[in-house]
Amino acid sequence: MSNKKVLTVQDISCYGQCSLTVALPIISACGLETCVLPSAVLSTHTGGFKGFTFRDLTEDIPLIRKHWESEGIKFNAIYTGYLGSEKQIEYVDDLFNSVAADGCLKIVDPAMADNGKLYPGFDAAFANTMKSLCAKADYVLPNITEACLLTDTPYTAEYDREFIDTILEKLCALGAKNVVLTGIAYDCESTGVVVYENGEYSYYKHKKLAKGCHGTGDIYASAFTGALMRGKSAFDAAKIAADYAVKCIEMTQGDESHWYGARFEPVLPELIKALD
Ligand code: PXL
Repeated sequence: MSNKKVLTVQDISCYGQCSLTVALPIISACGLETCVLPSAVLSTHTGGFKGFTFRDLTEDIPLIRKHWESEGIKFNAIYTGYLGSEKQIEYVDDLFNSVAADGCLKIVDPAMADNGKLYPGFDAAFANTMKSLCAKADYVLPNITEACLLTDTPYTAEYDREFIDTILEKLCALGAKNVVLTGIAYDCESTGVVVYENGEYSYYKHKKLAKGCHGTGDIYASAFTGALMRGKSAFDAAKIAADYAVKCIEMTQGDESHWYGARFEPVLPELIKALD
């Protein structure tokens, strides 16, 4: 059994199946001790609900860090997701420098945009600051929109292998050690994930579903983190996470009342089985 500790830093959207309400159960189900640092508390996520509450916890982050430091608490992986401000990015950088155990894997999901658009509340300055966090990452997990923002590349929904290669090189030039690019489609029928590790390109092609679900990026990054920390190679972790995310979307499709997230819970046993 693993005795590794994973810290995940992101908001907690109380309702809506994303960020911490996804990361904590998924990484725990992978058999890893999962510690959380909520960066904000929202009544719901921001992707379709109106009038949500937002309690900013930015100034709690350094206090929590200092307490952990005084207790000698350290983590074997730090996985960051949705962060609400440039200040939070700076504080996460402080966490990287203080509570990372030797060999700690830093996994950064620059959750800030999708389908060519920044999420509500984010701007170009935030995207620019996110580059500095990606520069410290062992694994950065952007979708194509986020990858374009991080590399100052105009967004396009149509691209070829050459375009992707340039993006990968630019992300590594920022400082990111390895890149997992999600939702990369080279044809109309399928999509897939690109794993760029130690300068080597590999691609896992998987089923493209007619309609994605909100929060799938968080499901993907959480399953990837869990599988990687359970000793899978980056490619295998990327594949396990992709298969799991596809099953979560399939589990949700057709239920119009469940528009806000993906039902990841019923397929957790399949994720656990894939880790054997
Ligand atoms: O899934 C990313 C995410 C996380 N947290 C909040 C969000 C979103 C995406 O919209 O609104 C609060």
